[in-house]
Amino acid sequence: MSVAKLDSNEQLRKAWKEANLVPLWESPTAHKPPAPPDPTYLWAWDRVRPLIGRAIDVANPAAVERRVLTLVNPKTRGPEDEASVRTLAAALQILLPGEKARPHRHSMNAIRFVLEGEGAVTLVDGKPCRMEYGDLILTPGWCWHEHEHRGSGPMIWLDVLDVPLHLWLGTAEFQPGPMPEMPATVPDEAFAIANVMPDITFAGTHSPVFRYPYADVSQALAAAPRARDGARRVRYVNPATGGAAMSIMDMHLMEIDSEETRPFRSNSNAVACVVEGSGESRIGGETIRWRPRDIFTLPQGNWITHRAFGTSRLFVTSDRDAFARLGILKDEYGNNAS
Ligand code: GTQ
Ligand code: FE2
Repeated sequence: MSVAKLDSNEQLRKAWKEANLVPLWESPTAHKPPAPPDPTYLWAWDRVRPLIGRAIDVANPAAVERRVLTLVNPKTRGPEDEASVRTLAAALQILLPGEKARPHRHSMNAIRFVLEGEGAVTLVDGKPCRMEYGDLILTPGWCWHEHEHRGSGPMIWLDVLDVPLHLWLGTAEFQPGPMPEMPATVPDEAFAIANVMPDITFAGTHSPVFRYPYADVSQALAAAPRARDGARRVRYVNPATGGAAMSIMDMHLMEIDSEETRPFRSNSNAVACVVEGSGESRIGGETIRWRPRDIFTLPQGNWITHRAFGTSRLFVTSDRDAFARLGILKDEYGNNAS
């Protein structure tokens, strides 16, 4: 095409388009005002519990890899994006006595937070982790894991995974068992005494501890001073580094009382699960009420406050450590209306 023929504006645009060149000054991303934050969504336990129970009728873990119902935010962006918030997928998993969910591993990090039943065990790289109410079990990326229920009555737990982020990054990979060889682990008991640790080298990007019993975390929380937003909060950490327990996902347990927390806004995303007590949260323009085992989202960009009816505890999984490590985390604190 000669220079003369490109003379008209229209022809120039056509040529750009054909050459896959886009003028930045007309690009929608350069001009659009930032999208308003996604609204919160709450899955009420009263509503979802009977529906999870009915998954028993249609799905058997021997046939499907896991009996899981994903908590998909109705604001989700695309078909691939079965997300609860932008980067995280929460789900509820049910396992019956005598059942096993067979071993596998994947690049995605996952956590389990026990909501109902006892007597199940998750084997993480072969290390048995008991599952009781409020316990957190880590299954970090590429760790082999299988679930087995040796107790009575159904077991239900919350899963949170960083699947949506992996899908976006193109890093989602899965490997079915059986495992060719099991990596070495250190018993959790080796970390059971505060302030001392085995004098060995810990490689890897996750905590050598896989089970954080609720009783222990609860005791630490009771002794914790108030954080900047007025709530008491403890973080589940990797004892070898003092940092987040895994890469990408960061977990906290927080205690709220009847005094409203200080308004907080972050560009990070989180999923909250009510462990004890009831209360309400203001998230963006909405006020939601919650009760034990309800699960709700804290989507990025919303001003957030919490208030308990009495005292309550929330288990929160977020992407904030991933944001912090990338140098893009932004937190803001406001003032309560008087
Ligand atoms: O239990 O291994 O909710 O691999 C999604 C994917 C649970 C699991 C989920 C999984 C698992
Ligand atoms: Fe898995």
